[in-house]
Amino acid sequence: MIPTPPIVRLSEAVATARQSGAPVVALESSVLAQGLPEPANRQADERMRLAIAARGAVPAIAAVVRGVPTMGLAGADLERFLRRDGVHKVSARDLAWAVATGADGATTVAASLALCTEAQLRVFATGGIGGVHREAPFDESADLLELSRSPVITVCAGAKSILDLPATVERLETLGVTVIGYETDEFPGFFTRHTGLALSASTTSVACIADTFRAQVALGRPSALLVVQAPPAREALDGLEVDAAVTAALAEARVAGIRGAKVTPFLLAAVERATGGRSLQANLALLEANASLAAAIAVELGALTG
Ligand code: PSU
Ligand code: MN
Repeated sequence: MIPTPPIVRLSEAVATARQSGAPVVALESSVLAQGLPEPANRQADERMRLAIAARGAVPAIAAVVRGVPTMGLAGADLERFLRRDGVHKVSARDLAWAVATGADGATTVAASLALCTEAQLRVFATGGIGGVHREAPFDESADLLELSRSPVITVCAGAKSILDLPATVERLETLGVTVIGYETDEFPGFFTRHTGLALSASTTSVACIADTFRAQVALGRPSALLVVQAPPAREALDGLEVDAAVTAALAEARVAGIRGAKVTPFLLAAVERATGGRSLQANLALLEANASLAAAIAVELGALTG
């Protein structure tokens, strides 16, 4: 049977939050099931959820659970995703297939944005978005296109230096995605705080971010508002060290013949090895910081959130 709308199932906690008008922050699940190794994925899940709750908001992990698009992955289902038991990486193109085949699907930024739009959730936090790849400029993450058609505030630490960052920023401009730097006037490099890529908008005010989103909705713009902040200074890595790690990782990927959806997880794991695990600590710290900022924005946005 073909499902009919509303197709996205809300967990009890998320449904209750929405009914009472409490702020909700959506999270992706691909970072838990593919992006981070065990047990760091468990720590990421806990740190993000605590950071959101500490601000009085409710977390909602997006996923396809045995074919059911869900906001609020939890309990035994979440456990399966953390153990990566037969869990597929699901980007925008894979959503309908995962639903029709009853699969467990960990949603990327692209697929999570599609579910946020369908469930009318307005604030989403992630680590870094996908973008234009360095050695294969035709390999451009579906995250970019979905950002152009998902009216969701998306908080991230930029995009990883495994990507072509200048090309990624250019594509965001072409696609009409507003990018605001929070406490930075540069597009951050995920592991690194500085990239030299200037932003056209920057603020230190959460209220200003909420105002910009309200203006965007009033203008009838269909796109996301991408909020970028640098990774926390204590855990951020040095630019030169990351450059060397990425160069090595790209060479490894070339030799191993890695292509398509496997590229991003492969490069992340290779960078982790090359930095002696310090990239992992940076990753966890920035995920927590992004979840916290997203929660502050969701609280500020108030009624519009639900
Ligand atoms: N950035 C991270 N960790 C991740 C990803 C990005 O720090 O796990 C994931 C996100 O889910 C993102 C996806 O949406 O990788 C992009 O994959 P692709 O390039 O195949 O679109
Ligand atoms: Mn790709």
